[in-house]
Amino acid sequence: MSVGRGEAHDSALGHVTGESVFIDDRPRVAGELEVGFVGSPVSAGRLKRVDAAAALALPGVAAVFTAQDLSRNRWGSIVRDQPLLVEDEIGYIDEPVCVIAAESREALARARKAVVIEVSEGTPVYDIDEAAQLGRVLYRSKGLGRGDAAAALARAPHRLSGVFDIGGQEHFYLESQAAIAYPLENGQLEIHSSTQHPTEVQHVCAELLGLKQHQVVCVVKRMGGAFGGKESQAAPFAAMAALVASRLKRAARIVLEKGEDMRVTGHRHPFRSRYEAGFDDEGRILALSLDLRADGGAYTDLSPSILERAAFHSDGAYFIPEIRVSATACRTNRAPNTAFRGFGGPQGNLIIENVLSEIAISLKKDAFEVRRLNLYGIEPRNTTHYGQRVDNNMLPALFARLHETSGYAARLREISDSNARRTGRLRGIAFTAAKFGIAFTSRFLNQASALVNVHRDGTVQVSTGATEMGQGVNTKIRQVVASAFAVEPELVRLMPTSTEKNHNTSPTAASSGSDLNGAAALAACAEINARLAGVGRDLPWRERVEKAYLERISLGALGFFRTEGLDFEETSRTGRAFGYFTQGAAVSEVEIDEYTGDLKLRRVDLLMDLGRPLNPAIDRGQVVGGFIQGAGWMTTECLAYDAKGRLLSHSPTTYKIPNIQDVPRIFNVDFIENDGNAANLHGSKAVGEPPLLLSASVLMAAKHALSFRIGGIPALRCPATSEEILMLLPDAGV
Ligand code: LUZ
Ligand code: MOS
Repeated sequence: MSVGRGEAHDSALGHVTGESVFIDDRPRVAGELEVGFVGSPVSAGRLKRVDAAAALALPGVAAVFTAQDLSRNRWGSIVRDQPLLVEDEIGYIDEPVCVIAAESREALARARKAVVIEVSEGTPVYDIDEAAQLGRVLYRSKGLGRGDAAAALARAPHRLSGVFDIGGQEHFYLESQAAIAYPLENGQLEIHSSTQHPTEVQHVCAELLGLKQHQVVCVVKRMGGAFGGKESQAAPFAAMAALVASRLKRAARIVLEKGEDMRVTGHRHPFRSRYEAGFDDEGRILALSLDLRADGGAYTDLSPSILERAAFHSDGAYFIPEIRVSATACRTNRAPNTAFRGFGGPQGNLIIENVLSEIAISLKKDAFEVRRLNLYGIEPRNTTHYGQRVDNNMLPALFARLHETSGYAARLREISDSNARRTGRLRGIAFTAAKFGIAFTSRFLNQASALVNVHRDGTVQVSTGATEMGQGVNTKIRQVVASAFAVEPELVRLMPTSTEKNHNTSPTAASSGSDLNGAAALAACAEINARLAGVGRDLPWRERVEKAYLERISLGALGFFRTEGLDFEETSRTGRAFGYFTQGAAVSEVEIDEYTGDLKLRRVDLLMDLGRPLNPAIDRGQVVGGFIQGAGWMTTECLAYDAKGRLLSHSPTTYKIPNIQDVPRIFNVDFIENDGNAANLHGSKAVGEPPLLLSASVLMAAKHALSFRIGGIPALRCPATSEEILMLLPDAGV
């Protein structure tokens, strides 16, 4: 059976040979235009006038479009509050104001410089608290809670409180936002987009151009990375290409330049959170009050769902008897912040891990023991603050095994001794956990369809709503289908995602791509298998298929799946928000150079529960990649802006993502055996986002290291850049 085997990624060969096609690799068709836009020169204020006369007079410039050229200008995944093109109020600097179509990229570049944009400049707001004070709120959650946190805090023998800052993060996908729109007959459009959400691209383009949904098809072959950055934010760029294609009846291509992409699209939400924890002498949390505040940027985008997921994950892996969590997204003059691997979950998780580290430091206890004491366990300590029971709880087993295999106890002693010797190199170690809820928190999104067509030679083409972004969803679905028909995976091909084969699809997001679309494919296979039941049972697969065809039996099926049992209830704010939890634990050890503040990740041990993995090789890649991506966010990835709000860190030279030297020399990744996840496809668990949460161990290890010098709780923010660390060190080292 193919499921469970470490099959190679179905594009592995194509990626290394260069045969794999991304949007800008598509050959140009006759008459194809290059599309770009000109952005606002200021962060706030009003648009006065767009003068495109000089641009239009240049050779090779086909057209300039403004908001007036659209049937409708506002779009948004949750609230339609974002203009495709600024018409009046400016939300952020570089926000698109007009779209240009030109015969070549050179002509496009010249035209962009020739457009004159007049504005009256306003006063921007960039600070989360300032925005909150001004009542600039995009979304305020009804919050989550259990018991009476305020009263329990007042009774607690120990209390600590603080403000914790978490920075944003740039997605840094290799393929920028890109789309090509082809005009077809009768006003129809075929749009090829680098998007996680082809259905939203279809719907946004139709709506803004005054077309019906059946006039627009969106096709996605693959993305060169996405990480959440193409969940909602691919649509506006596809719409710009679609605008040109539909108005000029010529193919239109838009491909953002890297720096432009980094400036114009949103990032992971920065958070500023206030916390107050009450605990006993051992470090057991008795009560917790959390006020989560995020910078949502200028428009709503996915902020409501992201703040909800942050609130759902602010218990981390720990049972907190009395708790109150509030969550607010503030409106600032930044690009609208958006989905990013983990979707608020990593921020929620980091906040509680930070509280636990601070409790351990303040009580002078081993932070691992404090965490183990607070871990979700057996009744009654196994219910979350939203009333969902933590079933199939692998956390105690993960803790026991990783504590052992990582040699945590001995290394902690060694680190304390080493730090006491004052070598100029400060070391720290931290053990953190993750418990990531699998399901879209918007219940309606937990559905998928899959089209399975068996051909007469026994080969199979499968089309689902899932989009391939490198994560291997196509490979996993191939394995699911091959196993269902008991054939070799080579007989199965995953076809490009298209809204004409699978419609009303959900974004490939929330780590759920394989869960939902794989289950839909399995349903389609089951239907075909049922039809085949009476046909040539003992024949080899290919002959059986041919016999079925001659007997006029349908060899194609559209499978459908929806996750059952999700009953989180809006008024009581309790219930089953998630199908199950993917869990894991991590031990990170860091070393800080006390003279430079430079931080090195010396060793990492990860242990995850992925149920029975569909493909352990691909899952290992997801775990390694997710963790390292998170480690970058924890340490070196820093978004810097100038006084005008312009992003300064808009290239790989100024925005530092991890490279191969940042990967720890000792990096052990392992999975725990777990046959008990009946809640998902083949007993597997989703893997895309959960490992990113484990990177909290890196920041907490840095905090642990600094606590040796500071002699109390280091006020370490995230990211712990060298500058940040150096500022916290009381004097230059030894
Ligand atoms: N997208 C979304 C997501 O719309 N809802 C979610 O709950 C979610 N979770 C993770 C990533 N994307
Ligand atoms: Mo995502 S953050 O699952 O697009």
